Amino acid sequence: MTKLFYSPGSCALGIHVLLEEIGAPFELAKVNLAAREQFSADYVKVNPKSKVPALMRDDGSVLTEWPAIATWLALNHPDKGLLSLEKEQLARTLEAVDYVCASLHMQGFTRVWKPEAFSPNEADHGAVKARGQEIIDKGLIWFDGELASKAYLGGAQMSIADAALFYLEFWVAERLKQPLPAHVGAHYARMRARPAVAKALADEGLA
Ligand SMILES: N[C@@H](CCC(=O)N[C@@H](CS)C(=O)NCC(=O)O)C(=O)O
Repeated sequence: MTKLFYSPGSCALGIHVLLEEIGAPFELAKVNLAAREQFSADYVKVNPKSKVPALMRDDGSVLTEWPAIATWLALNHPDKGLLSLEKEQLARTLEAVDYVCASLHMQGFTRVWKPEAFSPNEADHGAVKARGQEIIDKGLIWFDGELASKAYLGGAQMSIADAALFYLEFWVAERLKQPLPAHVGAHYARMRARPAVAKALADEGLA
């Protein structure tokens, strides 16, 4: 059976949401990042990158990297409409996913949460965190504009891009305890109201 390796409230939450939206059976395998289980010999056998999410498919092979996992899941369940293959829609979906995963997460949140990854010098950490916050704020403004006249990033239908934005919204609202811009906040509330999202949050102990 498909197995998602996750840590509660991590970026794997977005993949967990997609699995719940799809509704096919899957198992959860918790990797406690706080206890550094991502570096354990057992987990390194699953994902030598020591990161979550990782998705073990039915044939035992493991897929890593948020955009790849989300794309693979959406393509395997085309009836769920999580990834339109219409040229403009597809390009815009990937644009949003990449902005969340590669820029806001990797460049923004990593600076805020792990400034030591950007500078070994503790005296720099305040400036590194401030730069991370700037990247996050700029991203939220961009997403706010995108959502000004739409329920979801692609229009009326939720896509993998919304699941990516959701984990980021969760971090801003629940971890940083910062307000979300109006349209992004409405999107966050809309996502939380979806039964699949509520179930993923509850199953991660985050409800
Ligand atoms: N590029 C990876 C990033 C995944 C990632 O950074 N995951 C974090 C949790 S949100 C992680 O596993 N961190 C553990 C660590 O860095 O030691 C992806 O897109 O899936």
